[in-house]
Amino acid sequence: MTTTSSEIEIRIFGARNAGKTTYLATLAACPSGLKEKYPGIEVIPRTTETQSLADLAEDILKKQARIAPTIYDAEQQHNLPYYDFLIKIPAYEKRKEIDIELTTRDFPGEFFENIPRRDKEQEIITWIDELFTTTRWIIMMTDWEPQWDKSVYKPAFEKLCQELSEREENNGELKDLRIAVVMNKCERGELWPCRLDPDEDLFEVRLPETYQLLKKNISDHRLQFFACSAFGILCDRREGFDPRPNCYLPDDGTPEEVKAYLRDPGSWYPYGLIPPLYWLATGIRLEE
Ligand SMILES: Nc1nc2c(ncn2[C@@H]2O[C@H](COP(=O)(O)OP(=O)(O)OP(=O)(O)O)[C@@H](O)[C@H]2O)c(=O)[nH]1
Ligand SMILES: [Mg+2]
Repeated sequence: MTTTSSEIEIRIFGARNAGKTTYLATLAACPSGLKEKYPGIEVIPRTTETQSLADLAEDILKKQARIAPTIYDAEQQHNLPYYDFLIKIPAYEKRKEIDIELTTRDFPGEFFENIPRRDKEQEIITWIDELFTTTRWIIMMTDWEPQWDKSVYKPAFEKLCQELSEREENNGELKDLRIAVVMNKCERGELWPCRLDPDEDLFEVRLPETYQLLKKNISDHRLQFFACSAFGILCDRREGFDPRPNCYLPDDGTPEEVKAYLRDPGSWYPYGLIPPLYWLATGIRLEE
């Protein structure tokens, strides 16, 4: 059977503490729960920088600590690391075999928060230029701060939509822009049942202003909503199913949106890691 190959270069950005670096480290480590869900999957880190992401998962996540926040340095966007993966997904039922060659850069959350700020306009524009060097984005959010829907997320997306419509006039490739908007940390009890219809049950309900803005400005073939959890639940198998979040929270007073640890590295079933990448690569939605 022939294998389809797809090369994609993506930018991953979004709110601070949304779990962007943890998402990439989890992908690089490819825990056994992910392998169970996609039998025969291989995730091959192709550079030392990418291998160091897999090491973060081994050295930090599996030892129940947290990965350091990604530092924002206004002058240093050109220094953000490149990660380079080969993701081999075998054929399964109706799904065809595919090799996804993925190159990505992981942005600091502070960048996203700065997008709508007038006083940051000059420094942020080179970062936005960098986003527009690709036509595949993952934008990662959480719903921890409901007031951010109106005060941060919506204004950030307004600015991005405005930049998009201005740049489209001179850059035909942007017609092919695909944006996967991902709600992360959905292992939490109140979110878990909503993961199956993230569009209406997560985004429309929890981030309504942002959702309405995006739906109004960007058509469905360029924009899709996803649910994800790098940590997942304790057992995602039918046999032995255990829906408790695979996550424990510190009791040192740190807010849980900032610090949460993997509870049982031995039962690590990440949820929804592959579908946004698969859609970005193929335009087809996978359901988990
Ligand atoms: N509950 C839960 N917490 C998570 C998950 N993924 C990451 N976290 C936690 O969220 C916090 C932030 O994770 P990071 O990966 O550093 O987030 P980030 O988006 O890269 O943050 P910045 O680099 O500051 O923009 C850490 O305490 C993680 O352990 C998840 O799936 N569920
Ligand atoms: Mg980070």
